[in-house]
Amino acid sequence: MPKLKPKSDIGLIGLAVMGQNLALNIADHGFQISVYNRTTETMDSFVAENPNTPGGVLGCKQIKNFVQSLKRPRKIIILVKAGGPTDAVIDTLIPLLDKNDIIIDGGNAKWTDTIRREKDLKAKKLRFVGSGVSGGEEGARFGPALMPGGDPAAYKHLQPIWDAIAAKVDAKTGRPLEGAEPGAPVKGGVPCAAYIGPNGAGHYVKMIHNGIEYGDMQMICEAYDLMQNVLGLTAPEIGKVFARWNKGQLDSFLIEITADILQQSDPITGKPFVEVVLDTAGQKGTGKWTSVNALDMGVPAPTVAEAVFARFLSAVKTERVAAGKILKGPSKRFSGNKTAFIRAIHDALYCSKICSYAQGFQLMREAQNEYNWELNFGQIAQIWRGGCIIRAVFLQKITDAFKRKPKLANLLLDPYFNKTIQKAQSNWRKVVSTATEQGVAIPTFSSALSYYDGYRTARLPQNLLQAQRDYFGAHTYERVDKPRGKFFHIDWPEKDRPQLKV
Ligand code: NBP
Repeated sequence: MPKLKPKSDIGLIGLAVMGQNLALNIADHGFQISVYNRTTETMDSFVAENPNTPGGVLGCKQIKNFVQSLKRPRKIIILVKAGGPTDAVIDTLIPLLDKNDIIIDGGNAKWTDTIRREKDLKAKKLRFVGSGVSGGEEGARFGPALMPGGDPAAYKHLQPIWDAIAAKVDAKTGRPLEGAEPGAPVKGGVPCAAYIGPNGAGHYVKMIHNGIEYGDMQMICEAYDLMQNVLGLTAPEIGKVFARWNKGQLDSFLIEITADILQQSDPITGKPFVEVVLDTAGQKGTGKWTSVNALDMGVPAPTVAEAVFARFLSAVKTERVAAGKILKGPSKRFSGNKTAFIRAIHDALYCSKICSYAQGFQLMREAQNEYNWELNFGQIAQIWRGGCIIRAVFLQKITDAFKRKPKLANLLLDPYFNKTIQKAQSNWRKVVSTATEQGVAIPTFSSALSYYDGYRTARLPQNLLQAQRDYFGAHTYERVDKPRGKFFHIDWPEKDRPQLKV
């Protein structure tokens, strides 16, 4: 067992899945870490199971001893259940800390909570970093994507550790780098960690990441559903299609694991594994937060919202089974070329993905105005290139787009994305129309297409809508032949007006 130093470089509270893995990642990079967990036995067994890390792990049974075991300014990562438990841990720490000590919340906190906590702690002369940590268990252990926000001076103290433990990507290609063997530290490369902005900016960007992840996962499910229910392919056959797609434009972690999942058989029945999994999806709320935030800020982000609603719809299983016996759909069968349709599904998935990301970046653009942040969108896409669930080759195209034009109004307007959609849109439309004709639900593919068509339409039918509002509620309207911001109202003629029945 290596000799421990009198003081640790950093501390961590919360030794569940994320905390244990992040602590080991930190210790593997030569930093000594003190750990504390509310349930002491968890801490005891964690320390006993990991006696030989390069940096060393110091287990603490009492929170007071834990705090005293840290170098100043103390850096304490909290990785407990988001919400009340995070506040409870912060409240316990406050009287034990000294001026300028730093609390880092690595949980999936709501960004508004992070803004509140940072403000409260600042008033107490303590510093707070709200850091998104993405990549789940494996990312935390071997290289997550890290999205820190909060006090920039405080982040300077954390940065050497965050840079060391983060996933790394190649500076030129943006490709994720791997160690000499699985899990071995990566040499060189750009860390998937960068200061995002003040107060809640890091957690906000992590929330958008999760919202985008909801969209990506639902789109992949729709592609699978079309190959299964329109083309009649088996799960392993569909898995092979995804494996092929993973070598091209769609190369990404989620496509890769989908290929694996679809080719996995159930150890009990021997059937394709996906066939024994119940079709009801759970969620932890970050997709909902993203959608609610889009509604609150008035930013169109229908694709993520549809992905959240699709999970809700999946959850009413009993109702769907009953409805399926009553509500009939079309009985049309696919008679086209299967290979061409698989190619079309690929294109529909790629185009929908572009729209979903365009919406996510528009949300971040609006949020930076609302909260007075200055977000570096190209850098955010680069952080997401490695370590996290949405890591994908495609993200480099987003980094490139924002490098070309940092103030790009919408990703769709970037020449690469514009050209890609130009080339692929007839396939995308074919998939949406075929699915509609065949009665297969494709909420994200179709909402993304409507978003694309709506965004490129100079004159939408909301002229009529505004006239309706003026008619029944005197809500006024603007005129095409007068400057914006001047509002008018028509005195709708009483005699011709349909009477509301009370
Ligand atoms: P959980 O979210 O399941 O939380 C369990 C931990 O919280 C345990 O250490 C538990 O201590 C501690 N805890 C609770 Br619950 N209430 C507490 C309280 N009042 N005071 C002190 N400690 C308390 O753990 P996780 O899945 O490792 O996730 C940790 C954070 O990371 C969460 O915010 C999560 O949303 C986020 N996150 C998770 C993932 C993932 O893939 N799991 C990915 C990215 C981010 P105990 O042992 O005494 O019960």
